[in-house]
Amino acid sequence: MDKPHILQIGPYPEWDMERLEKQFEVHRYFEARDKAAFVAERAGLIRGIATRAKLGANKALIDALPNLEIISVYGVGYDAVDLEAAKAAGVRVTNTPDVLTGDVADLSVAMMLTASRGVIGAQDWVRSGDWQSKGSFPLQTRVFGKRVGILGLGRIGYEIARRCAAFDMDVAYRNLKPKDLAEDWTFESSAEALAERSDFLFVTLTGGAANKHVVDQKVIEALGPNGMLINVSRATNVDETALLEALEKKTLGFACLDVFEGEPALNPRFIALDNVLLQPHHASGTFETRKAMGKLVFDNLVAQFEGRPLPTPVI
Ligand code: 8YV
Repeated sequence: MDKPHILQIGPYPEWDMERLEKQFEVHRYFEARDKAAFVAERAGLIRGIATRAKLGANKALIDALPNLEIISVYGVGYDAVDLEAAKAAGVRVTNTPDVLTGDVADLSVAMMLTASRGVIGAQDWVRSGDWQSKGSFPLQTRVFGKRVGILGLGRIGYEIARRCAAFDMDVAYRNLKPKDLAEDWTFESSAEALAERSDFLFVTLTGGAANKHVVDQKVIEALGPNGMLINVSRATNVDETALLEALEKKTLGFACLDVFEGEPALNPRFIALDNVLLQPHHASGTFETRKAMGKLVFDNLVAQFEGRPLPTPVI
C-alpha cells in the first residue's frame, strides 16, 4: 500500500526522521524556498501535518490541503494551530502532553535557584580569579521558605508547586477555579493578588488569545522590586514592553525567561539587562523527553491513518 503523505513544518531530530520516513512520504516544508508553490504542488496528496509547538499550522495552510486529516504537534502547547480552521475542516489535532511535564518543572525550579543564588556569576567569580583577588562572592537571596505563586495550576504548574513545596515554600496559585487538592495551597482570586503575596511568580498558563498579557504592568508591579518572575509558558502571556520597562527601572527585581516575543530573535533590550536569566526555549529539551514527544507525534499520525483512537487528541 502507498505510504500516507505528510507535510513536515519544522525539523526534528534524526531518530524521529528515520521513523517518520519509514512509515510516511515526508514532504519537508521547512526546506522549501517557495512555500506556497511547494504546498500547491502536493496539496491533494497531504493527509497529515507534523509540526512543532511554535510553528503550528495556520488557516491558509489548513484550507490549502483538501485531504488533510490530522495535525500532530510536537509540543504540549497548540496555540499556534488555528483550532477553529481545523474544526471547520474536520481536521483532528494532537499534542504531546504529560511526557514533558517533569522536565519543564525541573528547568523552572532550576532557573529560580540559579538566579537567586547567583550560580552563573559565582562560577565567573571562580574562573576569573576574583575569588582570590577580591575575596568572598557577594551574598545572595534565599529560596527555601519563601512565598511562591503559580499562575495556572495545570499539569506543569502542579509539578512546579510540588517541587517548591519540597523546598518548604509557601505555595499559592491562581487558576480559573480553585482546585480540589490534597495539598493546603492557597487559592488567590486574581493574578495581581497572587503577585502581591509572592516572592517568586511562575507563569504556567496555556498560550493563546485568552491569556494574552495576563501578566500586565499591574501584576509586574505587584510582584515588585524584590520579586522574581519565571516564565516557561508563552511570551504572549506577559506584556513584554511592561516587563522590559520594569526590569530597566528595577520596579521588578528579576526575570527568568525561557520564551520571548519573536524568538529566537529576542528584543536586544533583554541582553543589556543584568537582572535576567535568559534561556533558549528549552524547558522540554532533554533526550528522554524529546524522544517521547517524537514518538507521540508519530503514534498519533499512525493511529489516524489506521483508523484507531488517537493517543493524545486535542480535538
Ligand atoms: C516545544 C513547547 O515543543 O511543548 C511546548 O509547548 O513549547 C516546547 O516543548 C519545543 O521547544 C519543541 O518545539
